[in-house]
Amino acid sequence: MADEINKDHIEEIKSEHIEEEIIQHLNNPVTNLKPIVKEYLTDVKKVKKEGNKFYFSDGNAKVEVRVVSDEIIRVRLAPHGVFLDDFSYAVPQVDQKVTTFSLKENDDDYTISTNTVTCKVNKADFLISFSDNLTGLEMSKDASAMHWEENVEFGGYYVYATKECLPEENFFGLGDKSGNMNLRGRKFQNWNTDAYSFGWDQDPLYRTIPFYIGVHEAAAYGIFFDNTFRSYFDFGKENYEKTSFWADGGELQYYYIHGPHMMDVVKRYQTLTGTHQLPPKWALGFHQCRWSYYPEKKVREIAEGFRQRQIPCDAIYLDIDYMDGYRCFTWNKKYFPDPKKMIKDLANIGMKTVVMIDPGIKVDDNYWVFKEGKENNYFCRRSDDYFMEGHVWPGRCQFPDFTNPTVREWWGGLYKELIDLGVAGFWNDMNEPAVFGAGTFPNDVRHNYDGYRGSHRKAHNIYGMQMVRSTYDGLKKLMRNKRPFTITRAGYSGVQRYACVWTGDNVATWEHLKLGNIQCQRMSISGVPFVGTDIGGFSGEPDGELFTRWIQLGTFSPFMRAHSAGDTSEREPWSFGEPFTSINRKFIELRYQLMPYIYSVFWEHHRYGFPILRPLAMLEQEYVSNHYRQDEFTFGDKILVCPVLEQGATSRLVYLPKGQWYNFWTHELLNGENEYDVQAPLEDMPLFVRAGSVVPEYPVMQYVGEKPIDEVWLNIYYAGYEVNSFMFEDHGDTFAYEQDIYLEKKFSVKGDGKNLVIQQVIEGLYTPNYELYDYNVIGLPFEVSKIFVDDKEITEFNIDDRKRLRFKSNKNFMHIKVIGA
Ligand code: MIG
Repeated sequence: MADEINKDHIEEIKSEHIEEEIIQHLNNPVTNLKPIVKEYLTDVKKVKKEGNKFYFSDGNAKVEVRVVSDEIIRVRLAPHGVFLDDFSYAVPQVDQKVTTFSLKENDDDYTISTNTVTCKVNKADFLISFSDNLTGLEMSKDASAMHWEENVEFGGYYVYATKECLPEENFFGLGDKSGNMNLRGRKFQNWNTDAYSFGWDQDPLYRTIPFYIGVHEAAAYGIFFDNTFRSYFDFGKENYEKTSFWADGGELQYYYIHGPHMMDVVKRYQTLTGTHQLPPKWALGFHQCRWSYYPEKKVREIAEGFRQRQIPCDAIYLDIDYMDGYRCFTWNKKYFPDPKKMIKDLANIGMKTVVMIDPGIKVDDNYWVFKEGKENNYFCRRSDDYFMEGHVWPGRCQFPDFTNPTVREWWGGLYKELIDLGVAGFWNDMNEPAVFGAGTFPNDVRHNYDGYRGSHRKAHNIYGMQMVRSTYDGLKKLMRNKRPFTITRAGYSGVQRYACVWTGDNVATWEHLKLGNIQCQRMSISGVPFVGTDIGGFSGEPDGELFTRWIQLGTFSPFMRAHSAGDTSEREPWSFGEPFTSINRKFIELRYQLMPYIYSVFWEHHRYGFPILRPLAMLEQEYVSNHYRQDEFTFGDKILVCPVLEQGATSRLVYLPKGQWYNFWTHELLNGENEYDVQAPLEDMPLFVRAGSVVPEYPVMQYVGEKPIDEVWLNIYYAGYEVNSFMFEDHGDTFAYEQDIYLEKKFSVKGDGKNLVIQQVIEGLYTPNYELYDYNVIGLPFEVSKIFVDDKEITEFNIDDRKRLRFKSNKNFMHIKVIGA
């Protein structure tokens, strides 16, 4: 009986697909040798258990279900029973800690249960589903059995998974995508692409992050389809009731990641693919870039321009023109006769130098990098053994095979000279890889793929990530215990372990400002949190207003860098005159004032996997209306940002999530779960602080580390209930934090209308240089009579002109009580 039902089901699906395939196939000269038929898993005939892996077979194909952790389950398909090599650039280690799991056979299905999730495999039709043990809610369910199709040209299979898409289900993530935050009703493709001046909804872009989050009935789950081939996702577009993902080759292999909160899903995804290292603190300052600043005189003029105008800045970038004929690791001596001296002079005024390195190596027998690569056979080759050659900036180029560990090691070492010259950061561009004319490499280029071999079809999407990995690993060795700073354009899931990213060649339009806001949030919840846009827009000309609004958004972008193409007008924060210069300065200063908060948020990401930017959809996934709201986000947990994205706006609507929020500028206290029309003149982007927060603050500095910190300001936002905050501190540029040389200070703030209690718990081994905290208590609803610090009364306090309670204490206090009159 069961078998019969199953047969009908399969026949139905097959006929549906065959028709569509035959049409495709008739138009394809390569594949019309043989009819293409999608094959589906049929029914479960055999089951076998091996440790944390369960094998199900229909007599021909095999499926592996592997319990990775209590909340993560991996599924793999082997169309003819043989699994591919279990190797992934994204997931260095698959197995995590599992409490307990079990397999049960029922009449109609098998169930594999951990403490939290149950994976069900239906006997009759091989449909797989995942549900929450506690609520019984089915989170994700196959709509048809996993299927595949032979690839006659290259061998292997096109692989497909199709899940049910519930009517109220919405989708998020997928990393580097353009357009709206909510992915429902759209179809995407992953193929790393140099997408100069990309548009709203253009796809694909520079990076491949095949990870999405689904939310329905207020619960979330994630799917990570770890496949590096060209891949596709359809969120109910072709068929409103189906979500599917497929790839042009490789293995159908995906991780089901349990929620129920979106935040849980992201954190768990991050346990698979890793988090970003703690960046050197200076990398969190403002950076100024341009294609290109040269010659040396210009670079100095810009750097000094920041100091003269007292606009903070930590880094200046040298784009491709610093090189000799675009040869990587060389200098154009006409423009830069003495790079060492220039870099040192810049360093003396607190300005770090970041330089670009591209993957294309000029074919030139007098160029040492080319010679070394050629002699050692480090460059990529075509299937018939010719070198992969293409034109990029230097002219005719060959390209290192970064998927070869030996090549990565070599390339990482090439940075030595630049490090010796004092270069502080490295920017890897064009690593999709981009080739003029052709776009990228042809499919037949061969790659080492860390010994697992592959054509460019398989290696394309991870080429850029392996390039920047080689850069990062090389720098880590060369810089001993100092944290490298690297930035990459292309990447794949896991790229966050090696670099920060920028969104590529955007455009100086209001639409792009809006898009950039969404892109950064989306990258952040897709596991790549250290991200920013080219402030001001790469191509085109912003006016003063657009530039200033972009600086405001950029102040709350994890990576804050202004950049522009060479054929545009000057694009420094002072290029637009007043009032813009002053407003730009005010926001860049704010970035530096908030540095201890921003740095703490990065720590929270690094250590615990929290995203840095959190969209409203994540903050309140239970309100479906928030699934469509994409302007507001929080930076960390405490600061809510709502950029102004309309030309000429002087106010805008802002939705505040649950809880109470203080207007950062006016200190007005507002209730969440409401929408407000907030004043937003050009000098004030709407910003809110969660009531009960402790937001640490530094004095304004022109660059990170300019001044010794004598005391840290603690801005305490009163709440009539208890709220926890934390602050992270360490050296700021070493890996000593890996040996616990850091401080994690946990604050709790609790008001009851008459008193305010502040507590601090300090963990870790680092000792900061300052002794004092200087408090600004905002929103205190009572008159102060007494203040006790660790039970000792202090008498020096006052209320300042902004109605803030001001006093100081030793930084090691444990308990403060502010008592009302
Ligand atoms: O073909 O290095 O996205 O940021 O300024 C253009 C020159 C190459 C593209 C990058 C852009 C950079 C530019 N690069």
